[in-house]
Amino acid sequence: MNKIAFITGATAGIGEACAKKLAKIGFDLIISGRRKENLEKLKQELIANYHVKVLAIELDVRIQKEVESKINSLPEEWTKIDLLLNNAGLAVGVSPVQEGMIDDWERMIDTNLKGLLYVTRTISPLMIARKTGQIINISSIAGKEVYPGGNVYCATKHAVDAITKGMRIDLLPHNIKVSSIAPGMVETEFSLVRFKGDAEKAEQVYNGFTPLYAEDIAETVEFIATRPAHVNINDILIMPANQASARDVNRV
Ligand code: NDP
Ligand code: 8X3
Repeated sequence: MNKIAFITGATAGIGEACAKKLAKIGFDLIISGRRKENLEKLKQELIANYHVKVLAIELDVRIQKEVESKINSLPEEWTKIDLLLNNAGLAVGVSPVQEGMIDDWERMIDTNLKGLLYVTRTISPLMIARKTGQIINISSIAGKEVYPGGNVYCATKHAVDAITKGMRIDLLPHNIKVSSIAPGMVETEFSLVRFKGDAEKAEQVYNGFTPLYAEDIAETVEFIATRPAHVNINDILIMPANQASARDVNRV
């Protein structure tokens, strides 16, 4: 049996690219997300192109009971999870805090922070039982810096950074490696979600410079996942060459 990777938010963007990359290097995959059609399409593509085993699970990481019951009822051969990629996440809105939409805040906190915790809480005991495993959390430049209108999104990603460090300490005696990746701007559906479907605004985010692509982050995941057993990559901050900080982008 190949190694098994569990990916949250595999229906688009970074998660989807990571699924393809990990399949290419021989992982069997549990792909999850809310959009059933996307999951099914990706599953067929992975099987056809990479000849790996794929299990697709419709999963909303915000629903703790669903996370627990779906993971705890995985078929036995799928419980030996070697790699967890906590990727599901989103930004919603760019309002200053005094005008912030409570529902936007809750979606970000429930997904980026609580969802990551629910999934980790359920999968880490499976790894502990086997005394092996690796967890990679997708954080962000927004977990290192704060920018106007980023308030709650930045808070959730700063929290991901703190949780990553805490997980690394707690899981140390159990031979589980914990890493995070903090990307700058990556062209995915991210900005479309942040601007609530406004394609024009979303496009403007990536105008005048070459952003990162999901494939760049997948290569970073591959690098972390393929280090020798005695090496852990704690954290990688990866930026487009034309972006120096969350706020400084060199546009032509
Ligand atoms: P996309 O919008 O392209 O993909 C987001 C993924 O998260 C989708 O697969 C979506 O699946 C999933 N998702 C969202 N909400 C939930 C939920 N409640 N339950 C399960 N899955 C969910 O964005 P990216 O690929 O860019 O984002 C992936 C991660 O990368 C996020 O954590 C984001 O914060 C982070 N990031 C992104 C950057 C960027 O510039 N794009 C930069 C730095 C970090 P579905 O809708 O089907 O549930
Ligand atoms: C997403 C990138 O620049 O919106 O995490 O913080 S940014």
